[in-house]
Amino acid sequence: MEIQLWKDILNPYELAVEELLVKFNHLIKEYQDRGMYSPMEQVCGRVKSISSILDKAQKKNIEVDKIEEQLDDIAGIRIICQFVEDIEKVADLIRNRSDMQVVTEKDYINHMKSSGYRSYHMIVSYPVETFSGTKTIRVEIQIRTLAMNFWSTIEHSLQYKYKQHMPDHIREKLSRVADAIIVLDNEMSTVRSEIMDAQNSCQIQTNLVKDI
Ligand code: 0O2
Repeated sequence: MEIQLWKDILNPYELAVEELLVKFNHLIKEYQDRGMYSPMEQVCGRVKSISSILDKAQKKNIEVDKIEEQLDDIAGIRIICQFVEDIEKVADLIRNRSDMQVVTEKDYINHMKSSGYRSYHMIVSYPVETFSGTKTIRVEIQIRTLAMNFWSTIEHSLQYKYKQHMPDHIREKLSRVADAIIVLDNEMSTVRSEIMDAQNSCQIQTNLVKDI
């Protein structure tokens, strides 16, 4: 496929990622402005590179002209939370939005992948206004805690390094670390209300200083 054709295909996905980053970051700011604890700690996003799209299509036996129809994560947003409890709050917040429609949800928090991967995935359909009119595309939103994100970032780079040949001892270590992450997240949850109180009062102080 020609590079210009790829650019035309990917343009709406780039717009969607840019718009959603603005929207979610603004929501975080609204929580902060109200001196409230935000269930979202950080938001980031990306459009898959052409080579990753082609690799994934090949892996899943998807023909090139069916890629848009069958690949759900060309556009991806990642929302990082402090606590496991925040994940459901963020998922609810997404379910209740009028600018996107939830298509599917995958709960890898309660159903951890065999690799040890944990995250909550939502595929949403999202309309963007483009050069040639409204185009509704699908966006994958991954919601996870800081600790889950730590694990998955490290594991992702090891997957990249070893391709399909990750040594067994590393795979086993990652699996043990994934179990430790569950314990860590649960331990953090036990002090959640204290941390939330501390962060709320800290935010109120910051807002007061800004207002002076
Ligand atoms: P990238 O580079 O992050 O975009 P699959 O067939 O399992 O590859 P599918 O059916 O599209 O993927 O959906 P799934 O399983 O919900 O996973 C989609 C994305 O979740 C992946 O995209 C990863 O971002 C993340 N993910 C899923 N499993 C793992 C895992 O074991 N480890 C890590 N680190 N991330 C995972 P991509 O395209 O694989 O990768």
